[in-house]
Formats: sequence, structure tokens, C-alpha cells
Amino acid sequence: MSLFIRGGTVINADGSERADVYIEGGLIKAVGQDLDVPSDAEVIDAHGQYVMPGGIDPHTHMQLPFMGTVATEDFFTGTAAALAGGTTMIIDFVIPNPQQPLMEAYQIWRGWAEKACSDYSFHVAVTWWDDSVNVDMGRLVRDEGVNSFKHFMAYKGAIMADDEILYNSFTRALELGAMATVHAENGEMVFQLQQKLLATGMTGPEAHPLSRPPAAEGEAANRAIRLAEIIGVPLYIVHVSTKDALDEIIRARGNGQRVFGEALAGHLLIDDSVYRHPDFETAAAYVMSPPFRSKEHQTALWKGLQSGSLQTTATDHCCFCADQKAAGRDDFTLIPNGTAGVEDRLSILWTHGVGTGKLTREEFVAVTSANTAKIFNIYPRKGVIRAGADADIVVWDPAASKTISAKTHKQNIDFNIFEGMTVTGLASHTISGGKLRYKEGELMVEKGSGSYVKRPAFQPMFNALEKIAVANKPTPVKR
Ligand code: DUC
Ligand code: ZN
Ligand code: ZN
Repeated sequence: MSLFIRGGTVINADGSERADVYIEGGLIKAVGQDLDVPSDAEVIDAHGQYVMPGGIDPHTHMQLPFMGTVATEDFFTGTAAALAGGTTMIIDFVIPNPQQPLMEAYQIWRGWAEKACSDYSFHVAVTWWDDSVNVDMGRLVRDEGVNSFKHFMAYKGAIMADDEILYNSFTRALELGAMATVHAENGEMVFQLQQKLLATGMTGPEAHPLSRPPAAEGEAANRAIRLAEIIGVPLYIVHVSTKDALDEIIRARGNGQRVFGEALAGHLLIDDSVYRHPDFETAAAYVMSPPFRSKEHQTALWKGLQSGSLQTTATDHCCFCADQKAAGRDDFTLIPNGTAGVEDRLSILWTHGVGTGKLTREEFVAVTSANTAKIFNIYPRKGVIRAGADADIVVWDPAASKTISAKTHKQNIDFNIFEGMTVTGLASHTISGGKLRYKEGELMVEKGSGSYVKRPAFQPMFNALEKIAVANKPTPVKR
């Protein structure tokens, strides 16, 4: 069965045109006017609408086992919710327990993800180090199409990577042509502040942001950037939430370093006053790390996106319901960290980005899809409406409007951090792998229809350490 999207305006990151799109066999076959199309093609009328590459969310945690519980959204429900919002691919995280072989964890996550109904890929976390990790990183890059490795600089005593692990893993990533990525928060500082706050009797969610100050993120971002600079590996910083971290990225990029930054829809919209809500349930529902920040940081993040200092947007979609958050009723450090958003990211970014004039429509495509595809080396298979690309497409109705609510969302969680916000600009149709999967409120998904996307390694870059060694090599003295 083929599809024909007629009468819309195609928006790519590098330009827009009035064009029809013809889809066959899971791929975009043609983009243009007066296309020769089979008479039995199913027609989607896109007059007055935009036809854009489906969103790619580079940061989700479906069914993540974390902090003594498991995230409620699985790979099927999560990718279905994503499709309802116009997102057609996620990059999730394999997070091995310390001492667990990377390949073993990777196979477990691959098994869980088989039920996904959109395409997906994996970053793999390096949470410990020995020779087997070194070997498994090589197998993951060469055989499994993993080109990014994640490091949690926080979560001391659990999955935190210290500087020794960062050094070893960054060095290996460079050798393999892979990207290093970090959750940048100083885990020791967070741990110490948590103990101090608890000792003074501050046990509620209001203590959560106090235990994770902006400077703890700025310090970790700077440390990761400096390590990456010394080693020469490209670095991607997930969920940049502060001006402190952003300033470090701006400095490094200005210096010619390959450093990328991601902003979360939540961090762009929500401020830290949510943690002072009088109801534990409500305040706890917003507990995620890094936490929501004061408004000055939101303003900085928007400017970071507008200026290109931050290149991507994501959600850190990680769903825990009220009964799970209750584990931390008497101790905020036990509240499972995580909030949702995979369904809402595009409409939030459109409303508050394009709708306010902060972003052009093309920039919207860049920060929701194309830049992620480029940074993680799957462009132009993904991230663009072009003949030959995968038919992952959102037809976007800029006039459609709704008020976001947990009562009506498709996400498998009892809370929505954007509750009550009205958004204008919504997916009317979402096409995944050439099939229509969402149409005006109705999902038509199939468990397991999504595919795992391999991401090729990058050209290994010239090692900065070698560069230093070459520069400092003494000239032999002729006698
Ligand atoms: N932060 C969260 O809030 N949840 C999952 C992991 C993370 O880093
Ligand atoms: Zn994180
Ligand atoms: Zn995360």
C-alpha cells in the first residue's frame, strides 16, 4: 500500500516548499508537484498543513529499572504515545548495573524494545570499567550500530562514573569513532548536600533542587568538556538545564571543540516553584534530575536553542506514578527521579518556539529532528523529507489546539507536567515506516512494527593526546 500526502508545505531544516510526498515500501519515493502516483495510493489531504520529518527524541527511558522500581511506560505504550505527538523515533538508554557485562544489558534492552511501534535505537551507558567493558564497547560499535556511550556523573553508589571511568571510556569511544555523552551533575556534591539537607530535617521534595544546585551541573559539564578536550573525543551533554552548563558549552564551541547540548521540553517551560507545592504527590511528580530550575535558566536555554549553542531537544521521558513516587514520602532522596513528555515535546516546542517567534519552522525541524539525526549519524535516512529517506513523517496542523492533561494523554502515567497548558500546533497524521499510525486523535499502532536503527560509527577523529605528543616531540639533536 502506498501513501500520497497532497497539498501540504514540506518543511525541512534547510528550507520549505509547496510539495506533495509519495511514499512506497516504507520510504519516501518522491517529493514535488504533479507527481505521477498510482491511482490506488491512499491520499492524505495536507492542505493548510506542514509536512515535516517525524520528531526524533534522543533521550527516553522506557521501562527503566531505577531507584527500586520500574518506569511504567514500556516500549510499546511509549512509542505509541510518541507517535500520537508526531515523534517517530526514540533513542533510549541501555544502563548496565555496575559489574554487569555491557553486551548482556544490551541484549536485555533489545528484547524489551521488540514491542516498540516506532523505530528506536540505543545509547549504552558505561557505569563501570574493566577489560571486558573495553571489548564490549568495540562489539557494540562494530556489530550492533551503537555510536554513543552515556556516562552518569551523578547517582553516587549506583551508576555514577568517576573520572577514571570517564577517562577510560572517552578514550575508547574516540578510538572507535563513537560519541561520549554525559549526564552532567557532580554526584559527590549532590550526595553530600542530600545528607546535609536530611540532617537538618528537610525531607520533602522542596529539598530536591537544593541538593542539586546549578553550580554542581556547571562544574560537571566543565569537567566533562575539559576531559573530552584533552582526549579529543566529541561530547554530547544531555539535558542541559542551567546557564552554568550552557556557558561552558558556549566557551568550548567557541574554542572549536565538538561539544553538543540537548535541552528538555520540561526545562524550557517549567520552573522550580513546582517543588514547593503543598501536596507531596504534586511536588514529587516533578522530581527529576537535573531538577526544574529558576526562570533565568529557562531564558538562557531558549537563547541557547535560538543561537545554535544547544542543538537538540528531548524529554528524558521516564514515567513513575504516584504510588511509586510515594517511596520518598519521608525522604526526598528516595523519590524515583523521572517525568514524562514524549507525546508533548513537539507541540510544546511549536507553541513556545515557533508560536512566539523564537524559532522559525525550519529551526523547529532542526531542533526536534534533523540535528539529532546528524549528530547521531543517521542523516539523511532520518531527519529529512527527501526521496530515499525513511517515511517517518508528521503532518502538522498549525491551527489545531488542545489543552494538555493526564486525563486525555496517551502516555502511561497518572500525571502530566504540562497539565492545563494550551498548545496550538498539533500532529494531525503521523506516518512511521511508511504506514499511517496516527490520525486526528486515533492511534492505529501494531506491537513490534518498529525497527532497531543501527547508527554507524563516525570517522575516528585525530586524538588530541597524539596531537600534544606530536607537538611536544623533541627534535633530535644532530651531533
Ligand atoms: N534523570 C531522571 O530524572 N530520570 C532518569 C535518569 C535521570 O538521569
Ligand atoms: Zn540524566
Ligand atoms: Zn535520562
